[in-house]
Amino acid sequence: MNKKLFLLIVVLALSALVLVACGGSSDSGSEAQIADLQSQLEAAQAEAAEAKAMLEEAEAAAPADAAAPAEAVEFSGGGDTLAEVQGRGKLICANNGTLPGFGFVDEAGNFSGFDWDFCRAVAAAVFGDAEAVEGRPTTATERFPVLQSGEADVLIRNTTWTTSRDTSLGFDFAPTTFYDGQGMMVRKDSGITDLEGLEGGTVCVQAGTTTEKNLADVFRLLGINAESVVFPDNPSTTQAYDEGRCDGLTTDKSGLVAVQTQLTVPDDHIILDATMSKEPLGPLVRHGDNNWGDIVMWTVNCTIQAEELGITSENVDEFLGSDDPVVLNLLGVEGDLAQAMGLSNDFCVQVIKQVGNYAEIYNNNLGPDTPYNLPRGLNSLYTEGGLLYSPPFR
Ligand SMILES: N[C@@H](CCC(=O)N[C@@H](CS)C(=O)NCC(=O)O)C(=O)O
Repeated sequence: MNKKLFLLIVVLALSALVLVACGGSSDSGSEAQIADLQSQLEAAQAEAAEAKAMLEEAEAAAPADAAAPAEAVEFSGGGDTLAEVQGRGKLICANNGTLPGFGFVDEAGNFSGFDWDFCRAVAAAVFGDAEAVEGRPTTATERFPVLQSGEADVLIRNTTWTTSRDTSLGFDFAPTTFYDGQGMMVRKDSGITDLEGLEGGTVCVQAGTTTEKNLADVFRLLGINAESVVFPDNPSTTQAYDEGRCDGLTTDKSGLVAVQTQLTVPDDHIILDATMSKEPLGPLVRHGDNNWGDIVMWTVNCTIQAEELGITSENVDEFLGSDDPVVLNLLGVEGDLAQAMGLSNDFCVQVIKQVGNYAEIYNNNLGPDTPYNLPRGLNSLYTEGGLLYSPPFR
């Protein structure tokens, strides 16, 4: 993009010069033509200045992780996160503090949301106590350094699983907890009904996200010329859009639904049908501590497997007396699967009892009785046309 803008400036400057030179030779005596050429030159100079300003803005807002860093990341090594967490007596979970429904911290400092419940689930798995967890709210740009530096044990913050995050940034992803895609919100009275309607307009977007890069890629592919206006966090992005400083607001569709509830008049806005990308969101841990990665992974699988088997926070105790070996293995009544991870055999019972199975977590935070009422869609079990599927607890 930078190169393109430089090229644009150079082309505009050159064409201005060419106009003066060529125009002068074709009709050397005409004052009117000279005046015309002069005004064309001024217009070209103004365009060049605008292009330069756009370049400076783009450079200032360079996304933190849009591309993989050029230099190799030094991995944190194996480490023993489980021992650290157990020694500390609580889990530290990096989260989102400003996205209602997913990760939100209220004035009293209490966290809530779908992602937050997965933080609680990991605490329940490790300690048998879903409340043994401290939230660490992070913005999009600071979330990765917070996990890399060891300030948090796990990051569960509407974060998309991508190759560069999984490899060069030095993380490992647990199974996806929310299959999402990038969307676009516009004002109803704008008359915009599709992405092409944003031609010549502006789009508010948050720095340090996959969103920022997808927007540029999709619009380039579709040949749509729209200016992206980049903000550092969710509140400033939302406020700018709400104040009418952009024609569109783009982020994950789940984020749009949550953000819409924060606008002055939510009903004045619509989310377009278009889905601009794949955004599989889920927990991540530092690469190199495989056992800790396994713990987070099987905690997520536990919630999905419980839904597959119809085991809920309400009826889990009844299932302890089941004669189905699949149920007995999951709940640790038979076998000792969890011990290989350093957990107690009933870790999944604690997760289900204290936090719930996947459907309960989803419905409590995003379901029909919440302001979001998000259809399960891809986040349904594979038996119901969705993508959720737990490997066997064997
Ligand atoms: N899933 C995308 C986007 C995540 C993201 O940060 N979304 C924004 C907009 S919904 C957000 O959560 N902002 C909250 C904040 O930074 O406070 C990613 O992983 O990059």
